[in-house]
Amino acid sequence: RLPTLALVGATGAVGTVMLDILSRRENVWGEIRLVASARSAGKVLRVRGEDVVVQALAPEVFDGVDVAMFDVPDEVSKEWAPVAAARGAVAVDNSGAFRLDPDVPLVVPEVNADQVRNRPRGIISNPNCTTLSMIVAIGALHREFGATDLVVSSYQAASGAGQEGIDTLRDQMAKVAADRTLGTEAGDVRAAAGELGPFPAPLAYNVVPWAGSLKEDGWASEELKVRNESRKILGLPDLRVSATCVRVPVITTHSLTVHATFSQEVTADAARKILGAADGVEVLDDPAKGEFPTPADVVGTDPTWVGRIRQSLDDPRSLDLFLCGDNLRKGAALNTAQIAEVVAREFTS
Ligand code: 11C
Repeated sequence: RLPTLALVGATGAVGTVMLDILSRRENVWGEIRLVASARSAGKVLRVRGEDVVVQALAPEVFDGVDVAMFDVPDEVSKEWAPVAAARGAVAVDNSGAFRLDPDVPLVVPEVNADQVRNRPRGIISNPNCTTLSMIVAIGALHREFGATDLVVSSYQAASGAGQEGIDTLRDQMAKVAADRTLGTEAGDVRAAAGELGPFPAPLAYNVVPWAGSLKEDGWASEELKVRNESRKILGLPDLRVSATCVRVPVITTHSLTVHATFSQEVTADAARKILGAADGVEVLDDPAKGEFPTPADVVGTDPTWVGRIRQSLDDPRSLDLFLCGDNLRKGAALNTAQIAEVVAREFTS
């Protein structure tokens, strides 16, 4: 029989992309239930070409559900993913609530699909979108060359901060666009941009070296997620990782530079060959022709895009790379859908 799926958070920024993904991918589901907060209950959304009425989140919505995907804030997942699991569903959670729980696998199907069955709590976690925007490519390189160190800088899109992030950037851009004198004096953009929304500084005409909340010793939570989640996904608890996370005025698609060191020498050509053959990775790397990925060119696509592949000038075991990944697709909804499909196969095979 085809398994029943519940999508919790169907009306949010990631939930909206999930409806599109569920409608386009091979259909492995029987019933699909759409669930959201009481405020959104009764809305009608389209999935797989059918109208579906959104139900309010309640324990009963999980009765008869085989897989429940959660695209909701941490505190909602923390409370409700165990409720779904207790009612017999496998919960696939896109929040940060369970990612580092040793009894919850953190899965990227191209890298560690085998971990899906290792779920004593009935919960599987989906990584953070920044980690996901690089880890398929880094995982492929690691399999071949053995990763030891990652130095990462991110260029994160506004939609990483949800619909409020998108709305804030669009509002700020509209406010600053008409005045062609802005960006020439300290504070002129800040004065014109209006509400800061979820960002600590204006994002229009700017870059903001901050994502997430303040943790010990000045680290941002997002930077620690990149470190901790990369270690767990790659199965390398001692991997040395240093990340600096920066928000840029892009609507959707996170970009990253990565300086990756391996246990053996790696040439740029060898890396291009491995990445070119890896599932879920596209190489676009011909700077002489102006060819490299940019967020504006790859948004809305599924793969992790890699370009600017160079062997480090000072260490033949290190590579420098530029990567882009749609933070709402592979960075969130697509990876969750892929995990759920791996679980769905347990019901049909
Ligand atoms: C951002 N990556 O771009 C974050 C949002 O842990 O799932 C996702 C937070 C998370 O702001």
